Amino acid sequence: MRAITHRFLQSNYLSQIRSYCNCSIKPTTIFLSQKACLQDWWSRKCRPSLNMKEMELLLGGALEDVGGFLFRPDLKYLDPFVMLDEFSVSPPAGFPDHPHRGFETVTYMLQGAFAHQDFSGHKGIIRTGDVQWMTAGRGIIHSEMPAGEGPQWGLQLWINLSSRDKMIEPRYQEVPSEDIMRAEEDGVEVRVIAGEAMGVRSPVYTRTPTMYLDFTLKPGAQLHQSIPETWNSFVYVIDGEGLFGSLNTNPVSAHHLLVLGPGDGLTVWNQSSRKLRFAVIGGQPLNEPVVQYGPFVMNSQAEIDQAIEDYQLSKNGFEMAKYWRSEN
Ligand SMILES: [Mn+2]
Repeated sequence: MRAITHRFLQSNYLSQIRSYCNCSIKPTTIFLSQKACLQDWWSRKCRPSLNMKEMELLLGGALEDVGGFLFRPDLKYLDPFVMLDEFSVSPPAGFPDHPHRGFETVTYMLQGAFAHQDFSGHKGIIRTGDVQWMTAGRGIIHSEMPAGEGPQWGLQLWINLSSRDKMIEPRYQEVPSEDIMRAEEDGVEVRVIAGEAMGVRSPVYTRTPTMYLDFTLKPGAQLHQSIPETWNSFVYVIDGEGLFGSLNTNPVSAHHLLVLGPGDGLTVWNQSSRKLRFAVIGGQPLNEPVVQYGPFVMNSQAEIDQAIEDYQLSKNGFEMAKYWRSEN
């Protein structure tokens, strides 16, 4: 049975870091890569006015400062996951034109809408409950902007690709909310974004074998979900509070990320008086070296240098970079 090995209080982390940042860009990102990182790669200009010891106390673990990013070196086993971002973005903020190479981004809208467009003419709006599974492969340049008044809320997961898949052609799998496979039994409801649960299976093709399940448990409900033994996995609590892994633990509430230890599955209890919603995300580790530079995730520094050069010189998959700008 899997138990919690690490927990992050993302909401505390965010509000506390924000209060030390003289900056409107919010550091919302929990990096999960081989060198798990707790600093937004856009926010170098607004580093908190805390020293390292104070940051370690705040974040509950030893940190390494690598080129302006703060890493939790004890989180090395979340392979194949690179990042999970719970975003809540209001116009005019957003994610204007930027590149990706070497991995996949999975955007799941929890509330609201986001508009996306890319340099090959692909565009659309994803709304509450919709999923966009984007395989960046050798290269995509796109914009992702809120498409509504006020905060537009969702999760974006970055899943690494193996060395043989890093340079494949980009691809999108888009699943509107009504097409997401779901099941309901004994007070437990699941939306199967990837993988299989409660007898239903998602049609999404995952190059890196991955499960992504969105569970809602009514008060009093209990769940056991099997997870392949060799996979790394974690839980992200979206709403309410629950007991994860054991009845003898403290309840865990929204915005916490729980890293799960080894075992064949996870048991969860909702002993609260309101509903509990959380995502269970697991994947088969790639066991390859990871070198990340912002939106490029490759196997070596030489491949990162090549990605930067290809992007700057508009080649090897970034040909359209020279001509394309998003319509804003
Ligand atoms: Mn992006």
